[in-house]
Amino acid sequence: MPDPVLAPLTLGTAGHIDHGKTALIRALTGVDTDRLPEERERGISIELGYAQLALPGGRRLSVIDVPGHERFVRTMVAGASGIDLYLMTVAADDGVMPQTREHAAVLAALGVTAGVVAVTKADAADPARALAEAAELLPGAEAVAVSARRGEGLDALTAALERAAAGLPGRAGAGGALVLHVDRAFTIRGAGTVATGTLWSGAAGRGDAVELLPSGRRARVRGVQVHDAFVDRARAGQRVALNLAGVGVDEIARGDVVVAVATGATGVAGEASAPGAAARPVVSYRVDAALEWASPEARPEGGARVAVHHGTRAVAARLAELGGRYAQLRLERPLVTRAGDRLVIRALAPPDTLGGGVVLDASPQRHGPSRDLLARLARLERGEPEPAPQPERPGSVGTVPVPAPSGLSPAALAIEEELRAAGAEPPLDADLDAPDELAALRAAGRAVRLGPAMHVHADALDAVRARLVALLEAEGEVTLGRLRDELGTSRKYAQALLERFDAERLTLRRGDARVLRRRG
Ligand SMILES: Nc1nc2c(ncn2[C@@H]2O[C@H](COP(=O)(O)OP(=O)(O)OP(=O)(O)O)[C@@H](O)[C@H]2O)c(=O)[nH]1
Ligand SMILES: [Mg+2]
Repeated sequence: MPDPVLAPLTLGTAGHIDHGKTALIRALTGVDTDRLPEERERGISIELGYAQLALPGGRRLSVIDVPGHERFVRTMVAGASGIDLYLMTVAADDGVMPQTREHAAVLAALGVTAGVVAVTKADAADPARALAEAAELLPGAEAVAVSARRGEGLDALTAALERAAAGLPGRAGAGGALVLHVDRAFTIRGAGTVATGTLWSGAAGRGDAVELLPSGRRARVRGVQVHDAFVDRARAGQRVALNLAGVGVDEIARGDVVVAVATGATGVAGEASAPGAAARPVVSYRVDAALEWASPEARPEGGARVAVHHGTRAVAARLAELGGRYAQLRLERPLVTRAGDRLVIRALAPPDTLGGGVVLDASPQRHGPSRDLLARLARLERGEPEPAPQPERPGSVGTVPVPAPSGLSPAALAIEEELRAAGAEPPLDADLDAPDELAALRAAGRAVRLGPAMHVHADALDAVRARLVALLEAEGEVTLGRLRDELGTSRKYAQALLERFDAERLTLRRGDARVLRRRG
């Protein structure tokens, strides 16, 4: 039984650029988290920084120091996605500024409600105004005036952090299988590839077989470190470094998810897990979620193109409203989520944090609003079991996992994975030499004919369709060459895809270009 008092916890900094996050972490831990030469030259944080903070009561917190620059909010979200509590800085001589508010919105979207405000640079200005502004922005948090330069207020700050951390459950009790969202990947001479991140659930130990999602590459854990010390097993909530055998450093990056190898036959979406254990994440181009907006004005129009941040990954998506607070996010690149995971929604241009929410169905069908669906999503949100598995959809990972009722043979599932991996550049039918499997996948809605000699995965086609519609809405018309460049593909595939969309009556040929036949 993990002792909740000693559950490993991660503290994330937050706050506007130059408000003294890195200086404060250095004053508290002795570690300068600005490691890069460029960070030192420019005097700003660019990347995530890591340290360890010993609290007076003996507890140790993992610390993630984030950059405050408005251009690096994406990095901030990746850093904040695994944290248990925040340390928000507000400079005494500057007060609450745009990224103070935006970082507060990100924390709210991620459900990180515990934390402390440090009003920094108290040697440079009277902290009273910043304290008042901070109390208005984050009324639930204790605020402490500090000076990293003079070392003042640091004891009061660590005492406040200790109070904020007390009783937080952390992730240690989460159970379930290994899930780690990678925030850094690098090589160490003599050791090979190392990936770091916070363990969201499960444990990681030497010899474990793991899978990288969404790529599906396999690897083996050669060694595990927690804060630079080798351990036999790391547990949920800890910041870990995994030394991985069988994967090159160019095959893993921030945004990838390390999971335990599926014990099921297919290793794809929808694997059931033990009752009570957190389900295995699913690779999917669609997510149904319950969303909340930072303010009524922040709510985007239905059909809007937004950025969806999850774990250490961010992708563009269309927001399809399903009624009430529910929406389907149609993703242009896959996410790796499970029910209950938090999402942050940001505007693409100008970038700003709009809100966030919770994944209800990690791998839903493509659907619009309906009364049945609303009832189902409300049930999922309340954590009620699904009444019965629905035929024809891949096993959904709700609160109660449902085994994949696809009825597809392992051979058909293997062909499906091949098509999925090929994306918008599928192989020729002749090369697959699997007419029966393709027919089964067509019947199950997983594969779609592309021209006379190819099949494309339905999700890949959905993703291309979403990008094409976005392009058409932005530019009015799209030529073959434009789509080819947008997809980074060849004329052959762009041509076949456009003909498919003409046949779907989505697009209409006009001279050399295509236009949208219908909107919405
Ligand atoms: N007077 C005074 N200056 C401080 C204090 N803490 C930090 N500074 C100065 O404020 C500037 C920014 O400090 P950083 O710690 O780099 O700020 P940051 O919030 O990490 O900045 P980003 O990571 O780029 O968002 C530096 O020039 C620091 O020397 C303080 O307690 N007093
Ligand atoms: Mg910094």
